[in-house]
Amino acid sequence: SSKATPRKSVKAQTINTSEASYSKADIKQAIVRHLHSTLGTDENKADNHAWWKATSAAMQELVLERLRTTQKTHYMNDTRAVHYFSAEFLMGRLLSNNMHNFNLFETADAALKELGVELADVLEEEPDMALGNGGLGRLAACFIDSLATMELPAIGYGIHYEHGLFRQEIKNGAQIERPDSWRDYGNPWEICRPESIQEVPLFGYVETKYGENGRVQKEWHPGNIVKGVPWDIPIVGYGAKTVNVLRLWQSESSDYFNWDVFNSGGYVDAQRENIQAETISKVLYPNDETEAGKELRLIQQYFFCACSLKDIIRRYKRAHGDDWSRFSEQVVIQLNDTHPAIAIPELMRILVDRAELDWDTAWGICSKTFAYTNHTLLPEALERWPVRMIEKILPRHIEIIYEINHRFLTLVEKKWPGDNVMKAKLSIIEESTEKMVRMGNLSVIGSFAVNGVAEIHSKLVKENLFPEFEELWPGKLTNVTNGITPRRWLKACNPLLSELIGKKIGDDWPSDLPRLDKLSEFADNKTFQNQFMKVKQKNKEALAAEIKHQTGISVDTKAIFDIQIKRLHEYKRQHLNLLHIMALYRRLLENPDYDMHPRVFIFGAKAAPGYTLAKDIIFAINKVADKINNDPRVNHKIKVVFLPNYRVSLAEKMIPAADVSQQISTAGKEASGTGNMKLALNGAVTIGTLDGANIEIAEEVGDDNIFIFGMTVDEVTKLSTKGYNPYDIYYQNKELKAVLDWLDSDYFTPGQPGALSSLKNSMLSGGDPYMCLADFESYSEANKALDSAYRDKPRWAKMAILNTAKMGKFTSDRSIADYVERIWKLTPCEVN
Ligand code: GPV
Repeated sequence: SSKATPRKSVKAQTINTSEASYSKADIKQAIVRHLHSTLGTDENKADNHAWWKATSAAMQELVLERLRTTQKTHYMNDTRAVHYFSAEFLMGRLLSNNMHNFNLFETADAALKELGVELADVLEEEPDMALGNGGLGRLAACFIDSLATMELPAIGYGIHYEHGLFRQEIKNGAQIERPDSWRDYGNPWEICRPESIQEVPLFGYVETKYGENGRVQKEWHPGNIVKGVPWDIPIVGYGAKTVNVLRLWQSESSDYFNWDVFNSGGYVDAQRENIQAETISKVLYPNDETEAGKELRLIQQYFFCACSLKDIIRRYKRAHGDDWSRFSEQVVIQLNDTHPAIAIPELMRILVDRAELDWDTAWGICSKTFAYTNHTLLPEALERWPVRMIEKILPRHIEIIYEINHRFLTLVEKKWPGDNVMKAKLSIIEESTEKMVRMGNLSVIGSFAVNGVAEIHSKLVKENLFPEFEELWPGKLTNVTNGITPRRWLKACNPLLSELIGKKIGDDWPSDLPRLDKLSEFADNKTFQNQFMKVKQKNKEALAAEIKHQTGISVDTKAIFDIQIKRLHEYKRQHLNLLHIMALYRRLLENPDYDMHPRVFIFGAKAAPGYTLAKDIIFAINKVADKINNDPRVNHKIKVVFLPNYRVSLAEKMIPAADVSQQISTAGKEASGTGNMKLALNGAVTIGTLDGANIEIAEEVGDDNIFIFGMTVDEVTKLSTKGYNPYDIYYQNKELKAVLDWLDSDYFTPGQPGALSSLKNSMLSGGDPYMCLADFESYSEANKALDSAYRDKPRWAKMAILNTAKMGKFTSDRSIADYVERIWKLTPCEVN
């Protein structure tokens, strides 16, 4: 199996020697000081919320100290930096994270105890910063954590959404969306930087001017200008040496109005649009992996890219003036999917129209600056914008996109003379009834490197999505397998396991995760097995209490805790899990002695508000849960729990308690997955398909320590080529037929027959696009194997331990090391 890139490991726990540290007495004093003079309250009146704010403010003092030092150091060294452009950063909570990274968690806990306050309660007061949908946004958060930890100069750029991902309530089994207002009572981490406000033009028209020596000069007369106000969130690296920033742009109306445009007559009425500037950063689009095609979304994308580029260029010019020749040596911009791809023509616009560089020089700079990460092959997620929409909102950019395309197609003609089919396929412009701009093609053409997010995914990107680009530019397409930060996803969220690991192998693992492999030698050790499983048991008890509190459902903590947590998507196949649960239910009804270990199936998932079938699946899970949980014939064997409002902070409570991790996407559909890594790291055993990073997890843990089932990518392809007919399986598998027919009855929805029929229909008349029926039997067998493995206590303990031990590869520090080596070419900058 592929091994992590060797590197100098970042030393942990060597902090707190500088002035940026606190003793217990210092912390106490700082917290009380903030209680008094920042919050205007005192120890007797303060509630947990006030304690949270005061504690955060006390931490922020240290954070800002290190931030200033870091920024000074980076400035003095004129460092090359990576600029991570992402429409989403799913940060979750920051207080506990920052305390851990300053190695002050225990000290703060003790200090608050002396003040009569429980740190655990205080931490619960913090609203999640949910400025993202799922894996893509959380990946960005893990990456900026690793960048700071590894002392790499980096800045995250994104949008300061007023409302993050909606809060989910469940009413009568169905999802209801409520607004998320994470800043309602103020956010202690963010700093407004009015001195760095940027202005962004929109709409209007382009004027063509002819200068001396016949040079054509373009001038964009915008119809509207909005203001971008930057808010900085400090990102504390583990060890708290480097503190980088996440800079998020908030839109505001500009005081400045372009009177030129207003006065230019005819154009104004035709071209000027009135958008409420404030609406741009109002709300995060809740669609995960679906291209919305909405104007406001394009404006959001352009807004944050334009602000960020201006910010980067301002900083570059401070050091290098008008000399553009070193720009791409100093600046690398990573595009997190195509959401920020409009930055490519925007940089060209700045270089050609404003800096007046010639096209080739500008393109030389531009195409050495950008790199692009692809996160999916699902066609519905590949962004395409109508040409006429870009034309209206960004009239100059559409011209530039056409020019990029024209020059690119000249290259295609050289490589494949006369091949118009090839040109049509590779063109940035899709010549459909409604002409579209393909943002994926634009991103590949405008970037010097393109990567997928797991080995299999990157292979499919090369072979199926962009095969011609691979031929045209061999070596441009590469892989960087995703990773997760072990600080949040083990050290902070699972203190009991972290302590046990520390006792066994020392405390260096959070910044050097491959060290966990040292646990392997204890995998057969009875004492260690007992200790490990005792920690798991404690974590299950804590989750059981949370389940009781959230849902009223009592669960047996001796049961297998089987967890599927991720966005609700057909391709992720929560409904395959549900079919299996229903099959178990039937087996128990038909045979009360059916031999199975008690199992609690736990789900967490949000559905996009407009994704009807996804919402139907949530409804079905809840209805089946109601029935099973209240059926005394089976509820000592099976329970089903749907925990509402799945989010980062809930994941932190669920993951440490998992025995089983469900990673059951149709092979070829999940680019990587990252929840799979988090669960395995915490000692859950995966039941999964050979998809995304599951394949690499299986390589690391070995076939004996994972339950793989289902079709491979090749088998899926073969079956769809041959023609897949779910009815064949329906008529041939009696149990599966009975389960599907059950969905048509009113058994789970008394008085409402057919309330779950849409689900059945999707898997039969709907063609079962994700092949649940084809994989059902194999899934059922894997579940049986899992069940008997669990009942063999030492065997299971060994599996669980080895899952934790073998996750070293999946630290996001390794992902970042790979990006640095293969793409970014950065060097760490020590901050003293
Ligand atoms: I594109 N991903 C996501 O969460 N949202 C998106 O809009 C798109 C991709 C996810 C993939 O589905 C996961 O497989 C992957 O692990 C994650 O991005 C991070 O790469």
